[in-house]
Amino acid sequence: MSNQESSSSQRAKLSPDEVDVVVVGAGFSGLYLLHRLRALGMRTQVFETASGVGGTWYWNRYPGARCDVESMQYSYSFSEELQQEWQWSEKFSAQPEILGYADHVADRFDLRHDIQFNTEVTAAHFNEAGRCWNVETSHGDRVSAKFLVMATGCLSSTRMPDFKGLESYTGKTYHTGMWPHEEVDFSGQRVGIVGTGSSAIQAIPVIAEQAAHLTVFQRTPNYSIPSRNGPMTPEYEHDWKSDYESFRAAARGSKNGVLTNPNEVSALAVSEEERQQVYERRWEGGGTYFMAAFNDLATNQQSNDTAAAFVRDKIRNIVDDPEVAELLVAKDYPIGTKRICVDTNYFETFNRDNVTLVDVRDAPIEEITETGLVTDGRRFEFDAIVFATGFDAMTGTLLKMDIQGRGGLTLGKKWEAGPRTYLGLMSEGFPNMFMITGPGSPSVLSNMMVSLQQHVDWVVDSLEYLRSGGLDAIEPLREAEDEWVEHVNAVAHQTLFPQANSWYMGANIPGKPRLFMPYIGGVGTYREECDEIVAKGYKGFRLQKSAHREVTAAE
Ligand code: FAD
Ligand code: N01
Repeated sequence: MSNQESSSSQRAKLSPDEVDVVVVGAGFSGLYLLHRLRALGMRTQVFETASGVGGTWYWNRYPGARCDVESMQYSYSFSEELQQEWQWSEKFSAQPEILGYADHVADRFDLRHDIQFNTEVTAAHFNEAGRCWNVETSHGDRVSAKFLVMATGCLSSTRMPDFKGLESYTGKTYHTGMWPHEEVDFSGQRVGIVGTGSSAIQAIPVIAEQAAHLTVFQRTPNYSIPSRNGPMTPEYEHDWKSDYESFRAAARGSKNGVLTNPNEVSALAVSEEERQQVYERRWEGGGTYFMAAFNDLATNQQSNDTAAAFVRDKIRNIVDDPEVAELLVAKDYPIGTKRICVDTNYFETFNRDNVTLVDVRDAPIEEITETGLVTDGRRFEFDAIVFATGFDAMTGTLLKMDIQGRGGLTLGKKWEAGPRTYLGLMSEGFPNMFMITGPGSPSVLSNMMVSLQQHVDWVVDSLEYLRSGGLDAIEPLREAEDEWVEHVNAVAHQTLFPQANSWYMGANIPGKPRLFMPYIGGVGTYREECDEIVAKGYKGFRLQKSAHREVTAAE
């Protein structure tokens, strides 16, 4: 535990009637919220399950964890001083440095004393008479506040498949999304890892360098692009910092919140030779820029096939054993429709003598035993097993809490058939409760630093608007929400994304409704839609005055 983490929970110092806003979560969203709400003079209480700030970067400490949006872009833009003074040591920073950055922000803006750590929010009930939220925590704290903001993250509830016999295993187990704080040393050990998503793809090359032997259990192969990570050069840093505001503005208006130098040409509009050259340049450039090689890779199957074929051939070239290579090649879903991965030496790692790939697609892991696991009748023995099995994404963390809106309606009931939101910011029936990067917003399809800051700004500006107008409640109208849900769905179905069994579709959680959760209309377009709604007097929202007089955009 770092000295910046609190060793025990500090009880909320504010008495209930002193709180204007309760914020749940102290990741990058919660920290920026607190900073902005304070500036507005709003008395704010933040609750955080962890013992420190940083969210994702607090929990995901597995070997190899790093961002795949360049650090010059995966960082806050709200403070010119902050973005000028902070120095990243690599193009794509590793988890300890990103966590250090979150700690720095918490200290620099003096945020910690309004955050109660080691405290999970378990329930939040809307009190209609008092028009406030009554919030309860794992420590029995009860706080009531006019506004509630869920800054709880999209990837913050780990998913552990219910393997038979798991409790009987006597070796060490780890989940990438809840990695211990002390260093884990795999030297000399026989290690098994389950999963080949983004987390595993980062962890496997690093664990392979330590372990005596690493066995990788793969159900679905993934497309991955080399990151070409390297040290930050003074020239590169200077290029960004000398005109940071313009770059940030361009990112805000872009498709994914990242400057990818998009090529606005169809993959089918150029010759085969030119297409290969374009892919080759993007592959050599590294990272997710690859998916911006042409403008229709996400929408046109034929175009997508050309990119997928290029990456498959790269994998076949890298991996020595043709049988292993063929197992590692993704074949049954379009490239990019499961989150594209970015790696350092991932495919190369399968050329090592101490790494074995086991395909569990047709013969799933049957059970975990005292000493290892069994698949297809084969027994494997391990000193440690790493589960890189992902998250109950986008809705899992929200639905874990007992959230009750008007008339005792639970969020679980409202979202029984899938999440329903207006703009991914609010849900009808839950007045004054906001979500940062909620389902129905670009969120996980974007540079999250851009999207979460946009949401925080939107929420805080709304609170300011309410206050200045003598209003005290905001809630989406049912029709506006229905239209938005339909729009989110319609836009998704113009793309190839719904074809993959991805966590975007809820497909990794048994029983979870299958629908595409994030909004794929683009970060810039989405921002314009949000701004327009505000400009039209919060079109689609019901605003209420303290005396319960309703004000809608039509007035
Ligand atoms: P989080 O960081 O998830 O923070 C939410 C916080 O809420 C957590 O600290 C959690 O403990 C707390 N919380 C949740 N429920 C409760 C509760 N009931 N009570 C109290 N506290 C609660 N995005 C990118 O754009 N680029 C990247 O390169 C990138 N890399 C990633 C790598 C990994 C390994 C993962 C898992 C995600 C990555 N992401 C990336 C997505 C990442 O989650 C976001 O970029 C960003 O960190 C989200 O910040 P947040 O504050 O919204 O949520
Ligand atoms: O999780 P995942 P993740 N038996 O769900 C497998 C972000 N992120 O933690 O595909 C066998 O992608 C599962 O198999 P399948 C990013 O948004 C970013 O890796 O369901 N295998 C899959 O291979 C990312 O998308 C970075 O068939 C089982 C794996 O476990 C998101 O977080 C880094 C299984 C889970 O992959 C989640 O990534 C890390 C079973 N029973 C994370 N159950 C960056 O670099 C599951 N699996 C930015």
